[in-house]
Amino acid sequence: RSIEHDLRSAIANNELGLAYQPQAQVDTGEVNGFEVLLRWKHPTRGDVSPALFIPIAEESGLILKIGEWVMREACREAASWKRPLTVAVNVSALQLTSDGFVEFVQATLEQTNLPAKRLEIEITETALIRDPNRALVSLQRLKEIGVNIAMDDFGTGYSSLSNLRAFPFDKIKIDRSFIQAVHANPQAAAIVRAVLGLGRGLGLPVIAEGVETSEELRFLGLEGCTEAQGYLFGRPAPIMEFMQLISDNI
Ligand code: G
Ligand code: G
Ligand code: NA
Ligand code: MN
Repeated sequence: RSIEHDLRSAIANNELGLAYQPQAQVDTGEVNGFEVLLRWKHPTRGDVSPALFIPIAEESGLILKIGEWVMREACREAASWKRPLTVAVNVSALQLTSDGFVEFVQATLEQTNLPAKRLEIEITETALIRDPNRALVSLQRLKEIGVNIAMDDFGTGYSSLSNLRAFPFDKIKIDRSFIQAVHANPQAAAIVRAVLGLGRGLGLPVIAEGVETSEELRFLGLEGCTEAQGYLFGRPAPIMEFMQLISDNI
């Protein structure tokens, strides 16, 4: 049995789940929202990494059904929170450029009663390369309905700067490879400073991914980075583990 074969029945068999990872304010540590990360508990293989099955889901087209499930679950979950925190959903190339994607997002927001401004979609550069014209139209229309658009894994793609100019991004997510030991690594530090400068110049907020230590966080704060995500604030986990954060009595 192939992964692809098993993935076909994963939704129906209730094997997919969502993990939530906090995105926090650098200066106060206050949580602004969560990124949603897909998890697959296979009956015999155990936990299968999304790094393994997402590419298979993309090649087979299964990502369309799975992505719809993720979007619906995430919006329904976020709409139930007492506090108006944001929810960030990863969207793949095939989804972004598929027929009816924007209509689907709009309908999901209406059905779940989630205000569009509380939804953020995370797009990597790879998602733009596949069909840049269609990707642009989709992103423009999502922006029009009020959804925020973040450029994921910034700095690891082929033409990050051109893409930043050509597509209507609202936020830059610095890839975690640049954040690791940034305070002790002059090259990484120079790159992170430059990306923060870019964000300031373009008027785009920048979030640092993969923040694991207080030294990294301190560096980011001193350099003017306002938002961060990483194990320091919390590992991706079932939303129940963040019960205090999502209720209003904090
Ligand atoms: O959670 P983890 O760090 O193992 O995720 C590995 C990769 O899978 C990351 O690149 C992440 O963006 C991607 N990923 C996780 N959840 C989703 C999802 O719901 N949709 C898509 N398209 N990618 C996801
Ligand atoms: O590609 P994307 O940025 O969506 O990937 C998110 C991935 O990064 C997830 O697999 C998540 O588990 C992982 N991740 C989140 N925070 C940290 C961290 O602080 N350190 C490391 N090493 N990985 C992290
Ligand atoms: Na992401
Ligand atoms: Mn990322």
